[in-house]
Amino acid sequence: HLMASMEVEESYIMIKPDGVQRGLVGEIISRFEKKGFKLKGLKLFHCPKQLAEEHYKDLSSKPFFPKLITYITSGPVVCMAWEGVGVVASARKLIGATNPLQAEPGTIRGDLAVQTGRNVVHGSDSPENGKREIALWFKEGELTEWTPVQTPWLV
Ligand code: RTP
Repeated sequence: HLMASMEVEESYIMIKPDGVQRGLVGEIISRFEKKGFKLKGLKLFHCPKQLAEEHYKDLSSKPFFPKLITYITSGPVVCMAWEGVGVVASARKLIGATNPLQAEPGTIRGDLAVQTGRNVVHGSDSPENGKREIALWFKEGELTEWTPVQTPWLV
């Protein structure tokens, strides 16, 4: 498990094709918004095979890898960059366990999914991977630096 961090971090969160097809985009985005994290990048994108393979390169030797690539490239995904104190580990908690049947109720996967191969959302597993994945999925100019008004309750 990731330790709770006091650092400002970035996490790459992606609504997978099943989440888009099932109309869960608003529901999933709202969970990160309500928690109090800051959205820095957002786009709907149909990802090419090569990018999916690069993103999941650490899993390339797994037997489920070809299926995973077919799944992720099967339709548009929603790419998001979220910033905040401890956002990487917190987002993983909000998302829940990889196998949705083991994910706690109250988590995105626990509430909204059944199958590991159809688990609606991705979240970076370390601050380093957060930066790597945001750089991989977003071009320069697609991320926006901004300061929300009325933040005192959340910092
Ligand atoms: P993610 O990277 O998507 O946030 O998922 P994760 O860290 O919870 O899980 P990971 O082990 O990194 O696996 C990445 C994605 O591959 C699919 N998967 N299928 N046994 C299987 O069929 C299997 N295992 C993993 C899932 O979509 C998982 O989220």
